[in-house]
Amino acid sequence: MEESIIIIGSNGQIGTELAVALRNKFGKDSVLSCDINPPSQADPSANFETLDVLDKKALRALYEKRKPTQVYLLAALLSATGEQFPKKAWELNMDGLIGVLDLSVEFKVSKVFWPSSIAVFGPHSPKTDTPQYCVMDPNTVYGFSKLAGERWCEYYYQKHNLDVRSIRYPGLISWKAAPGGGTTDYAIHIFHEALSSGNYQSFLSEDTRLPMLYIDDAINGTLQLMDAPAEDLRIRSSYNLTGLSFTPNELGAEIRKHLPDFGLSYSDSDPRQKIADSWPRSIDDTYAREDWGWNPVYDLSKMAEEMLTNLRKQ
Ligand code: AKB
Repeated sequence: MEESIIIIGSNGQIGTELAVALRNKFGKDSVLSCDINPPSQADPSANFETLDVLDKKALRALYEKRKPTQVYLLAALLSATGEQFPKKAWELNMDGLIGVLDLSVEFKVSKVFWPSSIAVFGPHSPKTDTPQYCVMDPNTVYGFSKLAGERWCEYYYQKHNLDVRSIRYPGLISWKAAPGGGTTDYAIHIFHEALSSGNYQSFLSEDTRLPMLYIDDAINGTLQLMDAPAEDLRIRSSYNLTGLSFTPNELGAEIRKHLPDFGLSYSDSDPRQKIADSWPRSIDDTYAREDWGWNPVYDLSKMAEEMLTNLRKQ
C-alpha cells in the first residue's frame, strides 16, 4: 500500500530531519510537512502546508484531503518556553494530541507517532538509570503535559486499537535546525558559540548531568520503532531512550580537544537549572533495546566531532 504521511510541527529540531528521512524512505510525494510557520530553509520540491494543529476545521480538512496512513505529531511547546506560557503549553501539547488521536481513529490511520520526553520524570524519580516504570512527579507544564499525553496514547491504543508509538526523547543534539526553548538547548548553543566567538556561558551548572542523544540516532530510532511489528511492542505509553549522558564541563572538555582555547563559564541564576535538577541524569532504555533493537552509535566524541564538522561547513 502506498503510504500517505503527514508530519505536523515539521519545522522543529526533529521534524526538519525526520521529514528528510521519511522522504528518502517512502518517496517525496508520500510525505507532507505541516507547520504553523513556513520553513526557513525550504526544499522547493518538498510538499508543505501551513497548519495550526489547534485549528480543528483545518486539521479535519487535511485528513480528508490526504487520507493519511501515518501521522507524526511533533508540534509542542518545550520545557523552558512552557514555563513562560503555561496555559498555552498545556493547550497545544494536550488539545493538539487529542485532536490528532480522535481524527486518526476516525480516519483509520495505520500508525501515529508522538514524542514524549525525559521531562515526564520529576524530583522523586530515581536519578540514575531511571527505569521505564517508577515514581513520576514532573513539575513543569511540559513534563506533566507529556505524562498526561502518554496516558492518552495508551488509552487510545487500548480503547480504540489505534497503533500509537512514542519515545521519551532525552535532549536532542542537532546542527540543522535551531533548538526551540528547551532545557537541554545549552548542548547545542555551546557548539555554535565555540565556533563563532570561542566562548560560551552555560545556563546550566558545570556538573549538571543530563541524558542526551545525537539527532541521527534519534531519527534512526524513530524509524526503527515505527517499523517494528506491533506485537513486539510492550510499551504503548512511551519508550525510555538514551544515547549518552554528560555534563556541561565534560562537553566543554570534549570541545577543547578540537578548539583548545575554548572558554566556558557558567551562569548561576538561570531558571532552567531548576528544571534540569528535577530530571534524570541517565536513563535505562532496556525495553527499547529488547523490543525493537535500539542500539545508538554516537558517543560523546563522535557526536562532538560531527557537530563541529557540520557547523563549520554551514
Ligand atoms: C527540553 O529540554 O525541553 C527538551 C526535552 C528534553 O524534552 N529538549
